[in-house]
Amino acid sequence: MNNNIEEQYQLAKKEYESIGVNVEEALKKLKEIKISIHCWQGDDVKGFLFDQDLSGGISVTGNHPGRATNGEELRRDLEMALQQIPGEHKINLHAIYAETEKDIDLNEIAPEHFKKWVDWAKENNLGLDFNPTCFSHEKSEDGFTLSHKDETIRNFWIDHCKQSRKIGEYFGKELGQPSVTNIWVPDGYKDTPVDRLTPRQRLKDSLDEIFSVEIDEAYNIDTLESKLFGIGSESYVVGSHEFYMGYGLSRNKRILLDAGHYHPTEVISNKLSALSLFTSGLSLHVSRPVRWDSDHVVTLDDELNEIAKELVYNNLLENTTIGLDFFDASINRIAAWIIGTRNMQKALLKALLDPVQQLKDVEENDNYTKRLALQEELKMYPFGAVWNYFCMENDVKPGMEWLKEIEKYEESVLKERG
Ligand code: RNT
Ligand code: ZN
Repeated sequence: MNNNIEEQYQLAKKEYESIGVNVEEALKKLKEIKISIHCWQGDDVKGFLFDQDLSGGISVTGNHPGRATNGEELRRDLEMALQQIPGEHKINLHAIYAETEKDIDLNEIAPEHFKKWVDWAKENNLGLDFNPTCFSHEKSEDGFTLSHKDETIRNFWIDHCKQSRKIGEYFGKELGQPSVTNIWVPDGYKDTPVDRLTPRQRLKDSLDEIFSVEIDEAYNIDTLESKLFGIGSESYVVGSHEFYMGYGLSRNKRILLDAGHYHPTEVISNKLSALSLFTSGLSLHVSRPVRWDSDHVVTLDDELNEIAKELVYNNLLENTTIGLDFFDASINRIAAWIIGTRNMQKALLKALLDPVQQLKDVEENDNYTKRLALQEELKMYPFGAVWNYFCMENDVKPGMEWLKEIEKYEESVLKERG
């Protein structure tokens, strides 16, 4: 098998070299790209703090056996996934994944409640990212948090977000790489509102209050995630794209684009170049919307390839953080992580193997016929052979072989869980 992979790789390498592509360089770059793997695919976004149903207009469907129910299980499952994902990455946590001795509320979460995660991250060479959890809680039951008309409730969520940034800072300091703390709030109305302005005014003021605490970006980077609609907020979402674009640009905070948070035919790939001209960096939630913001597992589809191409062709990788965001309980959750993360990496590899300068020259010369022919031809190039080699070099099972490991784990561990 290994000999075969090596042989195929050498052939593929020659083919890429014949069009001026440096394959070794591409592999070196790929190895440096960290993907932020979201922990919440492992337990259907339940967390460990409360026994609340998932709310906030998002939804998980399916009942595949083996949902992780505590930190030990979730970390063990993540380790299984990481064994099949080449390279060094980050794990993205939500506040509800705190591990506490006594019951606490979200406004009380503090760095100490994430010590187990940090110790584990150190042992496994991982970075950590963070998110306040502004949903699945009694104080968000009516669909509003940071833009709530009740000041007491608003302040509760403000305090929660302030604490969350401290946790991000703690991650950054402990792990020697900045943590991304992403604020997403579900606030919105099911039906047509009269006053669209006032809730946005309140959200703006709440954010200003949260960010009045200065935190060094060497430790924590703040990002803001917009949305178009959710279940129960179909008509109006306070934190829309324009809202956060304005907020982020005027206050030097990062805008986070989730692939599922726009109109069904609107894509985030086409937004990256535009925003890059006006921001110091961008953040992504790579997801896959199917007819709505369904958070399906990321596949190697056209939009994923387009996102990767935009990042690679325009040299945006260095200033972009790539996070994943999907939750599917109808299939093996560990396999979901592996498939989604590897697909993100495959798309990046495919883009890194493109003869970018040649493509740009053809376009510059107005030769649109050749541009189309070349773009289409490149789809047939043997990037799969390069991918398998990359896996082998990074001690990860190539092709479909990884699935056997996960199937074994499902039989021996996941099916035994209550
Ligand atoms: C919701 C947002 C948000 C969540 C996670 C769990 O539509 O995409 O990022 O999916 O925070
Ligand atoms: Zn998201």
